[in-house]
Amino acid sequence: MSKPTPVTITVTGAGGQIGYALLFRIASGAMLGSGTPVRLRLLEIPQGLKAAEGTALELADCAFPDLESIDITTDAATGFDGTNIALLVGSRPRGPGMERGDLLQANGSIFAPQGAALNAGAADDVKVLVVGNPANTNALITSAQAPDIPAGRFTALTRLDHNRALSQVASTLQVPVSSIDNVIIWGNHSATQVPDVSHGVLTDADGAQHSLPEALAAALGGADALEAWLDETFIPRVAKRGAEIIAVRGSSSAASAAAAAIEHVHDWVLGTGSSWTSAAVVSDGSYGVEPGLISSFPVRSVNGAFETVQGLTVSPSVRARIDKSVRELSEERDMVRALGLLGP
Ligand code: NAX
Repeated sequence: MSKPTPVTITVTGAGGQIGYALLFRIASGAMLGSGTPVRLRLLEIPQGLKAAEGTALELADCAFPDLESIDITTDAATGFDGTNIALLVGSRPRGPGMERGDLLQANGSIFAPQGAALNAGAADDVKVLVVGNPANTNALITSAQAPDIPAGRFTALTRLDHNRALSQVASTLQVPVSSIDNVIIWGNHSATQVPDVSHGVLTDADGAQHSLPEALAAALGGADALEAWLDETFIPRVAKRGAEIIAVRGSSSAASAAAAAIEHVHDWVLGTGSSWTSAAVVSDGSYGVEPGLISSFPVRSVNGAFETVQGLTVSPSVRARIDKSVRELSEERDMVRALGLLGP
């Protein structure tokens, strides 16, 4: 039997903490399944090069059977040449006194040239996941600079938020995480994100399915208690979990972000089956989200493409939260457009 075709995977920010948690799992086969040969390209800036080189030495020492090659570069054209999957992790963190506009501009100067390099050299089937914050708008900039690549190939990570929501619900109900399906993250990967359990499903130990809101209301003491828990505990806890991790761990989420990135690409390439997950994808206008914005939706992946789950009823309180988060996305879009980052 002939060997499967190798997949070229570019990881930017490979010398950083998410890169360190991500690369070993890609190389081990966790992302694309064992038996698929991977060729890793690590794209860094000069300051991050030594760390990326050290990581590459350790990757070699793992002797992963599916890892065909590792190349390290500081040149975006080389990094993205022929790439099939691009994980854009490297970005500019918010420094002291930096306004949102400064942050968007600093990241624009990273993501705009990377978009142009993807446009020029990536494989025809390239899939792009932006992890570096502000992830949704960085993905928008990258896509705008890559007009020859379909907009649907540019996504941003909200799977970590999705997993955080699953985990919070499961611990509240004291059930396994695997028994919860169909939670949703809507909107921006920011404090305005909208974790939504209203379409969630709980599968009990006997295989019977229950409405998640009903199960939560029963556990919490009724419908009013559920509303209070959603507003005061669940939504803020999920939306601000990144800050909680920083406060406790002393640095930002890394392994959990890497695990979420692995799952995002795994499901995008290999399919979600009948269940759904959350990903920030380009809006086609579904659920009143302005077309063209990259916003988180409930999605399925079918034949290698994300499809937004259609026809869900959105409650007035969730609607108001989505509108607020999408407003933030359109403000960010307007700022980067004014900076000339979305092209002419
Ligand atoms: P680190 O500071 O540890 O690593 C970032 C790496 O990127 C550094 O090695 C740096 O040299 C490199 N880099 C900077 N500019 C680059 C460029 N132009 N090309 C290539 N590499 C470049 O950060 P880390 O903790 O790994 O986080 C990376 C990004 O993920 C941050 O923007 C962070 O905010 C974001 N996150 C996103 C999450 C999400 O769910 N979407 C969650 C986790 C994380 O907060």
